[in-house]
Amino acid sequence: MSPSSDAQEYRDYGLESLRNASQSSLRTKLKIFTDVETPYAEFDTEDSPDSLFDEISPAATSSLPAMLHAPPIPGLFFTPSLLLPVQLADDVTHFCLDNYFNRPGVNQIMLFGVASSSNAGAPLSGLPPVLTTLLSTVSSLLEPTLPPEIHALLFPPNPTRARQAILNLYHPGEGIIPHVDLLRRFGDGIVGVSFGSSCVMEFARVDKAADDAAAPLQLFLPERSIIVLSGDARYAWTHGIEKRTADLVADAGVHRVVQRGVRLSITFRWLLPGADVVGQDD
Ligand SMILES: O=C(O)CCC(=O)C(=O)O
Repeated sequence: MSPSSDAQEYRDYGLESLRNASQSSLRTKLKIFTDVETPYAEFDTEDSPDSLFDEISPAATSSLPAMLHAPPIPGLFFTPSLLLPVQLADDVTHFCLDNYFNRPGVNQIMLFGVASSSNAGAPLSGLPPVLTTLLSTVSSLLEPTLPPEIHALLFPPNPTRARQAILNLYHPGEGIIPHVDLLRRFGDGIVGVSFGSSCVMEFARVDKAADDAAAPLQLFLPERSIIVLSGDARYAWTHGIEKRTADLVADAGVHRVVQRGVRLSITFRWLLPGADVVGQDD
């Protein structure tokens, strides 16, 4: 492919700055897309009139500020300081953009890794090496913070089930509707990683009559952060991402508007037995 047609393809994604700024890291290039050098705009909650929200970003004002720490949902594990190394995040992002998101209109890819008796204990075959490296790095990073049984659920030494990696590419203003991952297709234990941009993930009770069903809980996911959904967080709560160009975040009494850039997420889920049959409902 000629450099010019390459450039055209990236223009189609609004990622021309990613292509042109060859000296900077991909992380920086993705942020350039937002046209915001420093993605944080800061103001004090109490002193600032509502109009200030509008001046900064009308899109960010539609909901309560997000938390930096995991809301109290059983089975939800998130440590804001636990971030993937920059180099690995860049490698994964480059690989995925170049190999899977190199055609206009593509914003979701599903990959599958299959464990068999011949590769038990080895990285799941079917996933590209950069994603098996990602999985093993995420496993090592999470090990000190997760309860051992949750870590074993996500990273069993000898996996017997197939793993799906779903790759989603979001431009600013895009999101994903609140949902529970398909019950008959995926098992318990889901791990997701954010690349390129932050976003806010919203959690809402499936049971609208529950005591804590009042308002969705909002969690800020920085780029390179890792989130784990298990148990109630996987089955009794929906998760989703509002269509916004910016998010409102509460940080030690200060509210910040954080602009969204282009975000890639990679979510790993276990396929249930028989879930590889195409055309089934949940
Ligand atoms: O982008 C994300 O982090 C969430 C993706 C997700 O919920 C899904 O693909 O089902």
